[in-house]
Amino acid sequence: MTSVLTRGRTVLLSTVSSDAHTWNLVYLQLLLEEHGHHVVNLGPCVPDEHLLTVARAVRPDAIVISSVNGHGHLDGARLIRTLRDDADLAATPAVIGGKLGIDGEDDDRHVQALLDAGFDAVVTEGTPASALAEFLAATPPPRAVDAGAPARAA
Ligand code: B12
Repeated sequence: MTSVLTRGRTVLLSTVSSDAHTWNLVYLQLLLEEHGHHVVNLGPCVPDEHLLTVARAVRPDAIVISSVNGHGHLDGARLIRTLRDDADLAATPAVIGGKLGIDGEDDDRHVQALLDAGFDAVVTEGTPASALAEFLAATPPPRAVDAGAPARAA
């Protein structure tokens, strides 16, 4: 049997459910693709249940959540608890970043609660973008796939 390894991770990219900002997602998608990853970008205002449905179908190597409106500390915590309660997604590496609080100051105070809720990493505003690449590089490598098998759902 011939096996190949995909070049990068398959990354599910999304905002939290309340967040309507989109350029953050465009930026993050370009950044991830530049590092060789395959990105499934769900866009803004993604309901938790929709994200779970897509994640169960795509089985991403990692989930990247963006918060810009400042509700990441609430919506993100709820989302990751739901993900961690799902048998299929409980172990999927997940990171949240951006503007986690609404006042634009002292986002560090939200970090521990988001880690406790289930995120593997929390990236606060102003952290170099390389932190995201380093997080993904530290995730388990993509599974070997049978070269003759159909492409993974995207
Ligand atoms: C454009 C914009 C909008 C547009 C969005 C249009 C669109 N299609 O995206 C509209 C008008 C819809 C909008 C609405 C609102 N906005 Co607005 N918006 C902006 C604005 C001017 C630019 C955002 C942008 O596109 N930046 C460019 C992208 C590329 O950068 P970014 O979003 O900052 O994301 C970077 C980082 O956060 C980081 N990042 C983000 N996510 C992640 C995830 C990970 C894992 C990592 C590593 C990094 C990371 O990387 C990105 C690139 O550096 C900013 C102010 C500003 N100058 O930044 C306010 C701003 C984001 N908005 C703000 C607010 C409050 C709102 C509203 C609540 C206003 C209101 N009262 O209605 C609503 C929220 C609506 C909602 N439901 O979410 C605040 C957020 C405050 C906070 N969180 O601290 C800001 C900062 C303005 C301000 N100074 O008050 N907004």
